[in-house]
Amino acid sequence: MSGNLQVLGACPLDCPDTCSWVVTVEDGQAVKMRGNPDQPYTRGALCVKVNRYLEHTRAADRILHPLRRTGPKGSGQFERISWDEALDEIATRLRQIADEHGGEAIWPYFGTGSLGYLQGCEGVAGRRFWNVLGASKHWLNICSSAGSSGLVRTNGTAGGMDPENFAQAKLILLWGTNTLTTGHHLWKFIQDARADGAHVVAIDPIRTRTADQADEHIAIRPGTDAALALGLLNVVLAEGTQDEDYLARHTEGWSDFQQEILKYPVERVAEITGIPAETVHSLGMRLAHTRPTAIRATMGIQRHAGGGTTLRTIAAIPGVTGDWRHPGGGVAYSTSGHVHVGVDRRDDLLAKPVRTLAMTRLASELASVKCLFVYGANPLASTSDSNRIREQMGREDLFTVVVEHFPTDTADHADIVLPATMQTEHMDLHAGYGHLYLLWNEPATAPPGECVSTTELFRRLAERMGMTEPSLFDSDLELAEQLLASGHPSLEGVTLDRLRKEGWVRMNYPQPFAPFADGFPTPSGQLRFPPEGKAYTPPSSAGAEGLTLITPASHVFLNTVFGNNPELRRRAKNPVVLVNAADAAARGLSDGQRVRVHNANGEFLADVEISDRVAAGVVASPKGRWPKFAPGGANPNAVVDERDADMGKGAVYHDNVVELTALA
Ligand SMILES: Nc1nc2c(c(=O)[nH]1)N[C@H]1C(S)=C(S)[C@@H](COP(=O)(O)OP(=O)(O)OC[C@H]3O[C@@H](n4cnc5c(=O)[nH]c(N)nc54)[C@H](O)[C@@H]3O)O[C@H]1N2
Ligand SMILES: Nc1nc2c(c(=O)[nH]1)N[C@H]1C(S)=C(S)[C@@H](COP(=O)(O)OP(=O)(O)OC[C@H]3O[C@@H](n4cnc5c(=O)[nH]c(N)nc54)[C@H](O)[C@@H]3O)O[C@H]1N2
Ligand code: SF4
Ligand SMILES: [Mo]
Repeated sequence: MSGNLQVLGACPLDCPDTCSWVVTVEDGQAVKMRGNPDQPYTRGALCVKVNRYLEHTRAADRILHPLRRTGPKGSGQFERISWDEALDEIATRLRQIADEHGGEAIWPYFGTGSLGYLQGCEGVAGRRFWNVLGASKHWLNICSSAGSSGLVRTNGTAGGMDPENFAQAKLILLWGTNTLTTGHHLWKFIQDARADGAHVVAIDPIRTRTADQADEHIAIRPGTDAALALGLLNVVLAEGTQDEDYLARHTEGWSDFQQEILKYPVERVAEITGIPAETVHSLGMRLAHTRPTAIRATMGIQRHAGGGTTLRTIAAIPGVTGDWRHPGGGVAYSTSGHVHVGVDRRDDLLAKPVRTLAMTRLASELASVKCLFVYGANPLASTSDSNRIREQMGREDLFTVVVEHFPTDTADHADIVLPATMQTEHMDLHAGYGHLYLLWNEPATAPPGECVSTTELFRRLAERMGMTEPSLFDSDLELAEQLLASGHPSLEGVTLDRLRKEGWVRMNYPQPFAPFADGFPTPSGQLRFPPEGKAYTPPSSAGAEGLTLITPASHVFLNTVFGNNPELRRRAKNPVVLVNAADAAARGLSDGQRVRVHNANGEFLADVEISDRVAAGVVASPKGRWPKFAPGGANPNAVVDERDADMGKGAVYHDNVVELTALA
C-alpha cells in the first residue's frame, strides 16, 4: 500500500445507521475518515463518536499483543505472551474443560461490538468452531428481543417501514426513541417531511434533545405506551376513520381487538400514562385524520416488563388506520427483518443438541460455566446486575478469555486477553438495522502489533485444536460469497464484486417501499391483532415505592465503545442523574450534589441534576461509562435487575426502581 488511496468501509458499531465511510490512506497509514457523500443514508456525515475512530485505532491503551494474567482477577495485571503460547494454553484448557465437564460448560459470549457478518454478531462469528467443540449456544437478547417478538406476533416480522420514507409522512411519532443521539441520519428525512408540513411528536418520559427539536413533546409515564396506543385508537374509532377495507382484507382478530380498544377511553388512558386527557385526545385526532402517519419506535421503549406487548400493540395502529398502504406510513423499529443474508452456523456439526444461554442471564448462568470466552462484548459494563457478574468473574475455577481492543473492566478479569483488529484493519460485510443497504468494509491498513480478526482467530484455534472440518478454514472472501448466496430475491444481483467496487448496494426493495400494502408475512398473510387482555402489560414499577430509573444512550459513547477516549470522556463529564425538583425536594437534595443511586442489587454514584426534563417519579442516568472510570467503580447496571421482559427474554434496563441518598 503506497501512494494515496480512498478505501470504502462501513461503521461496524451497534447503531441503526451503519454508515458508509471513506478512509484516505497515505503510505499505508489511514490519515482521514469521512462519511461517504454518495451514500443516500449516510449523506456525508458520521457522528460525534465515530469522527474519532481513527484516533481510537491509534490510542495509547490499545491492546496489541496476547496477554496472560499475572495478578488477581480484576487487577488488570498481565504479561505479554506470544500467539503460540496463548493458543496452546487456550486449546489445552478448552479440551480439558470439554472432557471433564462437557462442552456445554463453555460459554462463547459475544456482544454487539461489531455488527459484521464476518467479524461480528450478525454472522455469529465462531459458531462453527463452537459447534465442533459442542459449546453452549449464546442468545444475543440484550438489545431488541422483546420488541422484535412483539412485532413478529402482530406482523410476522420485526421489519417494517423503510426509514427513508419518513420523508413522505405527514405525522411522525418518535415514540421511545432518541433520534438525534442514537441514529441521527433519520433526522434529515424527518426534516424533509417537515418541509412538506409534517408534524413531529416525541413521546418519551425524558425531554431529550430529540424532544427539544420536535414540534411537541409528550412526557409519558414509563412502560405505559401500549395503553396510549389503545387510547389513540379509541379516538380513531370515535372519529370513524379506521380503514374498513384494509381491516377486512389484511387483518385478523379485529372484532375482539375493537372491544379491547373500547376499554381504553381517553380518561382512563390519561390516568395510566400520566398524560393529560386533552393531549391524548388531540394526538388521537391527529392520528385519526393524518395519512400517512409514520411511527419510529426503537429499542429504548421495550426495555421494560411489558416491552414486547408495547410493540405488539403499537404495531396494531397502522393496521387500523390503513397506513401500511402508503410508503410514508407504518412502524419502523428495525429493518433487519428485511435482510436475508445466508448465515450458516452449521448446526449439523454439533454431535448432540446443546443448551442455549441468554446473555442477559449472565449473572445467574455463570455459576454453571467453566470457560467464558468473550468477544465483541463488555458484560461487566453492559449487562444487568453487574455486581453478581463481577463476583462470578472473580472465580478462580473460571477460565476466561477476552478478545478485545482495549483494557475494559471485562478484560481486566481475563486469564488470557487476545488483541483484536478494528474495522479499518479487517474485511467485513454489513447491513444496517435502520436502512435497506448492504455495505462492504475493505481493510484500509495492516493490523497494528499482533492484532488478529475474529475469523482468523477461530481459524487459528481450530488448527491448534487439531480440528479438520473444512468449513472451519473458509477464508473471509469465501464466507462473504456464502453469505450473499442465500438465493433470496432481495439479494439478486448483489454480488461481492459489486459490493467491493461500489462499497454499498441497496437490496432489491422498491423505492418507495410499502412492505405490507398487500399483506403480511404471517401464516395467514394477515396482521394479527393482540388477543383479548393481551394488549397492555403494566410496568413493574406500578405501585412500587421509589423512583423509576431510565438508563438511556449517551450522546458521546456507543454503548461502552469510546468509554476510554479522553476527549469523549471529557465531554461526558461526571455521571449525573436527572431528578425532578419535587423528588429532589422530598429528599432534601440540591443541584450538583453527589448521591448514591441504589436498590437491593447495588448502587452507583452520580451528581444530581435538578431538571424539568423528567417528571416526578422518574430519574435518568445514561449508559456507557466504564465502571473503572466511574466514581465508586460502578455504572447504572449495578442497580439493573436480572429480570426478563414479557417476550423474547428482553432486558429491562429502563424499568428499575431506585432510591437516591446523599453521599455521607
Ligand atoms: N444500563 C443499560 N445497559 C445497557 C443498555 C441500556 O440501555 N442501559 N443497552 C444495552 C444494549 S442496547 C446493548 S446492544 C448492549 C451492548 O453491550 P455489549 O454487547 O457488551 O457491547 P459493549 O458494551 O459496547 O462492548 C463491546 C466491546 O466489543 C469490543 N469490540 C468492538 N469491535 C470488536 C471486534 O471487532 N472484535 C472484538 N473482539 N471486540 C470488539 C469493544 O472494544 C467493546 O469493548 O448494552 C446493553 N446495556
Ligand atoms: N450515541 C449513541 N447512539 C446509540 C447508542 C449509544 O449508546 N449511544 N446505542 C445504540 C444501541 S445499542 C441501540 S439498541 C440504539 C437504541 O436507541 P434508542 O432506542 O433511541 O435508545 P435509548 O436511549 O435506550 O431509548 C430511547 C428513548 O426511549 C425512552 N424511553 C425509555 N422508556 C420508555 C418508555 O417506557 N416509553 C417511552 N415512550 N419512551 C421510553 C428513553 O427515555 C430514551 O430517550 O441506539 C444505538 N445508538
Ligand atoms: S455510530 Fe452510527 S451514526 Fe456514528 S458513524 Fe456509526 S453508524 Fe454512523
Ligand atoms: Mo442495542
